[in-house]
Amino acid sequence: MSTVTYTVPAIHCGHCTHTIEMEVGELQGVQSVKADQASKKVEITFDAPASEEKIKALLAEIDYPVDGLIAL
Ligand SMILES: [Cu+2]
Repeated sequence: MSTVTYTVPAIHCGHCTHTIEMEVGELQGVQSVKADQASKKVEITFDAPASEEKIKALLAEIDYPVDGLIAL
């Protein structure tokens, strides 16, 4: 199990955090998703078959690209 925190600059309201939590939460292997509006950060806990590549690709696909990896 891995936990990553990404900064997602495109987060600007509660709708954004909701969308991210719904979409990323649907990825197979993702255990939990917490998106925070104030800090524009998304914390994701996942297991295989999910991977950082897949999570970042999905976030880019739904127009919330990741800015940088904060912590592993
Ligand atoms: Cu929004």
